[in-house]
Amino acid sequence: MLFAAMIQPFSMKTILIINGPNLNMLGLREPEIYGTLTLSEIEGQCRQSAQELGFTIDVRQSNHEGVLIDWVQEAVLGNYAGLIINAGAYTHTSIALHDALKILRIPIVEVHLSDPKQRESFRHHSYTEPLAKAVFKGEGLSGYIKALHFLAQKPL
Ligand code: DHK
Repeated sequence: MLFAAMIQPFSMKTILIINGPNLNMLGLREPEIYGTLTLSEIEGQCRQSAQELGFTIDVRQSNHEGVLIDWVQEAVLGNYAGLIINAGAYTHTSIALHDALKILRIPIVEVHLSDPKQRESFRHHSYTEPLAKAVFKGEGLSGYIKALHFLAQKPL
């Protein structure tokens, strides 16, 4: 870890990717909705795209609302170029996550593998969307890759 930090060029910017509850079950979880890729396969593809764009990524997943909030707060104090967030079901329920994101000064992009607006009505509202500079949904892995491209085009 220390060695990786040492060899990372100083100019290399890091994008934080936060994934919420049940996204660790991708591959097994309702593949007809979320696709067949596992989260680590998605992470691998994102890492490759980020590298091509001149970025590194820090990919995290938790099933716990408070942990997601802690990571957003870490990003407030940290040196990230942007945040990509798929908060899973907390997208539709978490005012606390909304409040945490409100403090962030880096660009936020919301991603969903499925399109929640085309699903059950309880998925139609997003507490993260008002704080996001862009939303990519219903495009599976491509949504994450598009989010990386979107952040790479932003002046940092
Ligand atoms: C993931 C979830 O876990 C759901 O709770 C959201 C989102 C949709 C997705 O499509 O990635 O409603």
